[in-house]
Amino acid sequence: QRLNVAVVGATGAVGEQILNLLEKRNFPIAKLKLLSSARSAGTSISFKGQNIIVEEATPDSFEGIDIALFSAGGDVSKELVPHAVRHGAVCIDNTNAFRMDPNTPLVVPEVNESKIDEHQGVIANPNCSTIQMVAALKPLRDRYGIDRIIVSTYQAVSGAGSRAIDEMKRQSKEVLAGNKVEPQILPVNSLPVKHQIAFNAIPQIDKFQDNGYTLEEMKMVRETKKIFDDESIDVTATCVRIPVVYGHSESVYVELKDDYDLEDVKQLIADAPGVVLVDDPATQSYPLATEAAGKNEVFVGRLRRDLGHSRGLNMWIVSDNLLKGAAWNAVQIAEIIAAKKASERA
Ligand code: 11C
Repeated sequence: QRLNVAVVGATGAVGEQILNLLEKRNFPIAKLKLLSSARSAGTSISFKGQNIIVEEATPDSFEGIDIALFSAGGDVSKELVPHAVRHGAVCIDNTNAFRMDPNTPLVVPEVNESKIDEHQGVIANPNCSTIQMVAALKPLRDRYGIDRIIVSTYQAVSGAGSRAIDEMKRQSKEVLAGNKVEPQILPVNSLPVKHQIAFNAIPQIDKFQDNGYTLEEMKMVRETKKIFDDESIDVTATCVRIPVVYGHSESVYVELKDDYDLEDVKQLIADAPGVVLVDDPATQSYPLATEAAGKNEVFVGRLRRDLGHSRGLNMWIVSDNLLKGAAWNAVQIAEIIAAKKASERA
């Protein structure tokens, strides 16, 4: 059972990873349509040895498409997802456009795969920093319950797109050469004030909201509650951009509802699907962005009991933001839908 698949944003950092995964995992594709903005249309992309020309995405691009994967920004999704749904496609949307829509499931397969069945044409992929955190906390929540989460992130520049990667590399060379740095992209491309990212840490990802938190921080708060289907969990986030290319790292403090056993927590993490325990102080083993880059899993370590709160637990969570944080989570959902379509037609 082969499917017609469209990738919207095919030339972007996430789109490129989606195509790699579809190819590597031999996704059952009948026809692959690559779509982008008018600016990138005409680009040729090789897929399984064939060159495919990227077309401009328009409302009529989705005729006959079974699954459409969107990662071309929220505005493109808001405009084109309804047309794709109208044409009968199931849309997996990597943007913020539909995540908090009550009719749209927000899915991390390791956490709430069953929500996929409730979709009405759109399934939202959560924000990268949320995905890796909830995947790691899921087994702990199931066993002990969670009262509150305090998270600080150390996020890679690739989260802000290919141009932010180029900017970090360019600035690094400028600083090392002793030249003046003129920031152009970060922290937020659409805002007038820019800050240096090379050799720096910027405590702003996305725009500030009226409550003093940034949108990235509020995504972590709202999405965590929605994915766990629990408005009572307290979540506080501080999101920071650091000069790393691939892989978001997170320092997470979690207060569990029930008393816990630290060895049991380690075992739960080790056994959790899609999660890898890397935690051995004796050998200085802990998750590192450099090790997580290019891998689909979420890596967890530095597990230790809080010194002040007996049900408090500290940990370090790392994952490739373009893979589990975006492309891999989306392709996982696509694989689940493809399997369901195949069994329906069997
Ligand atoms: C970043 N988390 O690292 C952002 C990128 O809502 O999917 C992903 C934005 C999103 O800048």
